Amino acid sequence: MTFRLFIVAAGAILLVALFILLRPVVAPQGPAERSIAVTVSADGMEPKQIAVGEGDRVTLRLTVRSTVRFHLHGYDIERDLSAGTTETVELTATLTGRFEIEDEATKTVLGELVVEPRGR
Ligand SMILES: [Cu+2]
Repeated sequence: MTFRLFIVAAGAILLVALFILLRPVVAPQGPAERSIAVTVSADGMEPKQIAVGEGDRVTLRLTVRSTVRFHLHGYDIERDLSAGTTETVELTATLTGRFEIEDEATKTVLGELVVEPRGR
C-alpha cells in the first residue's frame, strides 16, 4: 500500500519535471525595446542579419568601420556614416518582412533586417 503510493507520487513528480523541462519556450508577449550592436564595414555588417519582432522599438548601435551611405530598404532610412564614428539608428518595427540594408553609394548589400510578425 505505502509502496504503491510511493510509485504514484514518484510518477507524478516525474511528469511535472518533464512538463517543466520540455515545455516550449514562448516568445515574450508584447513588443520590446531592442538595442542591437552592429559593426558596419564596406563589405558587410556584423551581424549580417538583425532579427526583431513586429512593433519592437529598435535601436541599432552602429560601429562604423568604413564610410558608407547606410540605406535600410522598406523603412527607407538613409544615413551617411563616416568611418571611425559610432551612430545610432532608431526605428519602430511596424513593417514585417525582410529588408535589405545596402551601401547606397556602391549598391553593396551589407545585411538585412528581419521583422517577424507577432501573433494577433
Ligand atoms: Cu538602397
